[in-house]
Amino acid sequence: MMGKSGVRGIGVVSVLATLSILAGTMGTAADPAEPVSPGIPVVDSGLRISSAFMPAPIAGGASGAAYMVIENRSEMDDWLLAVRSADAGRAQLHNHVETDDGIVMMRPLENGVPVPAGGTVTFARGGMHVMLMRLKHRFNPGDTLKLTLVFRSAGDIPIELPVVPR
Ligand SMILES: [Cu+2]
Repeated sequence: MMGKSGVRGIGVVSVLATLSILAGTMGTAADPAEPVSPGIPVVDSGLRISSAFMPAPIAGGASGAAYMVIENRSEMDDWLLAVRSADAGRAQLHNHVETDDGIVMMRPLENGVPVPAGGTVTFARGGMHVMLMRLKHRFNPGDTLKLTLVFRSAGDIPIELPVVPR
């Protein structure tokens, strides 16, 4: 089906673009300010979610961004369709895109994110992230954020992310 393959192409391109951005920033990963969090690994339907965390929003900030690594250890392609959070009025999958003018903007990933069999998808600063809007309470380091990942095949996977220092 032509339309479907077109949509898929766009999704894959955005993932590749993000991965190359990440590869570019990997060299500076030694930044001691970068929080190192074990996250909470979850194994479900061959999906492993690790290194999940949310930096504490600035004081008074009503929104935050969460990051994680999703590994598909199964032999079946999956797709992260959406996210939900009981702790936020709204949760969306976002990416950063650079305009022709060199301006970096956040864009919702309307089609979600493909998680191919055997593949790893990384949500990290400067790239894909879970945008949490209208946070329902103030989150400080040591707190926990509830997040549900909605996959096409694996279904809902609830996780709890540690809130870490900014
Ligand atoms: Cu965002």
